Amino acid sequence: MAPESSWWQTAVVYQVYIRSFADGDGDGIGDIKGLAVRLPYLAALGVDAIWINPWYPSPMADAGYDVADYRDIEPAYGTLDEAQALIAEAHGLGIRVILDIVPNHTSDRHAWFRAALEGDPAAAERYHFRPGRGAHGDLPPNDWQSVFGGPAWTRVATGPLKGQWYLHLFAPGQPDLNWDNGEVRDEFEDILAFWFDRGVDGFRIDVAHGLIKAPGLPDGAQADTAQTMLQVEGAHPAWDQDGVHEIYRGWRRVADRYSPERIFIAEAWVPSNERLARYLRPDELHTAFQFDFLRSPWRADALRSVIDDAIGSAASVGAPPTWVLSNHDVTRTVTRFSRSQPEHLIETDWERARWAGEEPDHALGRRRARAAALIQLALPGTAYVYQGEELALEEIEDLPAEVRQDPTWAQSGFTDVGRDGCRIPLPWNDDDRTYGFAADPAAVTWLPQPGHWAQHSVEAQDRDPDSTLNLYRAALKLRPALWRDAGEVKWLDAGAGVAAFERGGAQCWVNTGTESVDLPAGTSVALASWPGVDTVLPPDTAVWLRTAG
Ligand code: TEU
Repeated sequence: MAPESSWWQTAVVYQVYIRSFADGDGDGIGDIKGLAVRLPYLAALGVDAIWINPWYPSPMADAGYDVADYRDIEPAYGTLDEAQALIAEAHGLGIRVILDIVPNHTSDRHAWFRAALEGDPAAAERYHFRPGRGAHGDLPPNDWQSVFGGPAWTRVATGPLKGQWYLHLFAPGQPDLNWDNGEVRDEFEDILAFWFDRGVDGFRIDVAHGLIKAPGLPDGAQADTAQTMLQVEGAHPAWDQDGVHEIYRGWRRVADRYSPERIFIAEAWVPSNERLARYLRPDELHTAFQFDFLRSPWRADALRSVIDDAIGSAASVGAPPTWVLSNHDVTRTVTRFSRSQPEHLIETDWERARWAGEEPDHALGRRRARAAALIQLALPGTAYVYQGEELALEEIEDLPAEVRQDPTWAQSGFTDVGRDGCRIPLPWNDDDRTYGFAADPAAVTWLPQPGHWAQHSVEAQDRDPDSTLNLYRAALKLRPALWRDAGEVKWLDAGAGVAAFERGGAQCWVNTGTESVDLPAGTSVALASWPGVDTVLPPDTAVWLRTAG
């Protein structure tokens, strides 16, 4: 059993999208060297841990989520020795390191898949190969769609398996593994141990809800495989099958062999917090992203119900709630809050089409994003901060078609622009071509940075006491004393459009309405999301108040 109040139960974890964080060798692609140079920045920001997106060798069919070798480092990012040194350096600064494990699929360049295509029957058993339907087998084996668009099956064109189809819930370069195969199970437990032995503190589990498919791979009879993962329970035979839990019990046994604690965080897009809680039972995973928070429209009542629901379901299995405002798969927070807010939970990427015709008001979005950060960091449990949120970067929505890299763009038949707009290389300074992202200022960054980002760079925000960066720094500094062990959320009666809660000797107020509201007498402002807040809370603003004394 975990000791009381382990670090991961209250941690602030910073998500490093390594490709876009910092480029130490000047090739325009982020890498371990760049991350190592910037570790002191993260330590000064005050985060407890970093989660690094996949850094393994990969043909980059899906930005590294197509892994060719789980026990090595992508050459563009560095070497295994550099990775080990980075883990040690992070630990030296008091920062834990969480890696990203991708168990639902490998790359089509993984040795197993290549062996399968070359005719090794044992290797083929580790994936889902099937004959096609129709008189000539030229129709996919079932009606499942890829999350990125198009059929979830590709037909093998040559070699011993010619004419067979293989399953890929994501890109064709990401064949799904067959988790009913014992060798697959053994291999992943071994991969976990490989990295735990190297000092890694935990894993974020990619598509944790996808590993087990319903027996026989039956038709889903649903138009959209991707959307159904968030809809009614049991809606699709590809997602959230009960058999997946046995896998995580095995993984937990691996983690529990280690000291200090090694932990897991599930990326599981499931239809309800009740289903999510099943991943968090005491002998399974430690935490799981609660994505409803990230999907909440900017409305006090919606935020409040999402928060209550998340806390309640996590508590039902003794897990800490886990708050996310954005990540590398969804429209950046600033932009999400810069347009009209729907009544329903925002469908992240699927909202892109609805937004297309509406001009974003980034100043408004930025103001709301700052307020949302103060809500997130005042709540019990753990908080994930995606790189660039602390700079209030907006989604870059007007990338030229020819630079887009996300497979969603092509697989959707060029109808969904995909996720590149939240993955733009970070601006570190305001005085060179790549804003200090690349060690060589002449480098061409792997995605172009917009012309107006100097003002949002780390250096520019450093100089401005009212910047979002300095707001995050102040919030992370205050959080341990004000909130970390402050106990349960007690809602206060604050009026329409306002959500306010108390925890211990502090309160958090947020105004999502259109009128200013008076703050309660007998309190003092500890931190406000916007300058100048004293006794009145303006619209689109949050505040932390001290009540005691
Ligand atoms: O994402 C899983 C997932 O289903 C969604 O986040 C999906 O990618 C997105 O909504 C589509 O627009 C994980 C990773 O976070 C993502 O980056 C990978 O592409 C995906 O798995 C495949 O490994």
